[in-house]
Amino acid sequence: MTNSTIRYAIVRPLPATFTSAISQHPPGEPIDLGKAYAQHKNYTEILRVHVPRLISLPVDDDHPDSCFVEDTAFVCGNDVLITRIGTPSRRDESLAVYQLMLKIKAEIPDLRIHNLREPATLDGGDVLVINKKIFVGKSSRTNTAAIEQLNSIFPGQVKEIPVKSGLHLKSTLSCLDDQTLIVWDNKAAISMAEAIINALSNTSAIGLVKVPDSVAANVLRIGRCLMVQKGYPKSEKILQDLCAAKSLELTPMPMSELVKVDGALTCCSILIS
Ligand code: CIR
Repeated sequence: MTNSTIRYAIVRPLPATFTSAISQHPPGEPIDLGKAYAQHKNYTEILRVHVPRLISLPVDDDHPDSCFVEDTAFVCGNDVLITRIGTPSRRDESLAVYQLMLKIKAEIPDLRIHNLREPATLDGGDVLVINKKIFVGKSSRTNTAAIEQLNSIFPGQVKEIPVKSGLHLKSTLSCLDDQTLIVWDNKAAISMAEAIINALSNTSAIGLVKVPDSVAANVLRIGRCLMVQKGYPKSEKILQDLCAAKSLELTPMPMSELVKVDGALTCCSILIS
């Protein structure tokens, strides 16, 4: 998805309980909640500039990770898949997103909404859609049952990628456009990216751009804007040069407080074309 024709962006505000969000590696320094609010607000405002309709779900203080809305659903063309999040304590985050999708369907009648069923578990961070192919990371959050159900909903479109580094598939790689993957310069991450490139080799040629910082490999493209993580100068220089070559505008985003609990740029929104 090039994200050049995004019509809707869905976000969910940072909850007051955010300092209790799940972390794979408890942060060295505690989360600065005020800074986290400012960073998330900045992210939301940038989306507002670039997307015709920004929808902010009601804040959900019962779920400290609820701002990571990407994990609740993914979109492929006119299909929306509501996930069953891998961590049981997060699972109910999807309910509000399902209700919202029903409302959006009233505006986009072609939208088809699907739900995963038990025992499937899947986090949206494990899903990369590129050229109508759905790459699904099999991870500690996303299981075989989810991949089987996706295969019957999207026949011929799904390819499983074992996640060998990072929390999710998109923790260490992401899509700049339909021809370009950004990947962390690390053996395990590169092998995941190569599996994606090989699966697409019959239909499209995909270039691989390596960056030295894992966090910086998750970028968010909307129209001419490329959001990248601020604070990783070597990776930023590589992405800046890429933007110059593709006439894109690089937008460095300070997200340090969200990164402390494994948040990335893609994980704070759901985009609908
Ligand atoms: C979690 O562990 O579930 C959250 N603290 C982070 C989720 C990040 N989600 C994403 O990148 N899609």
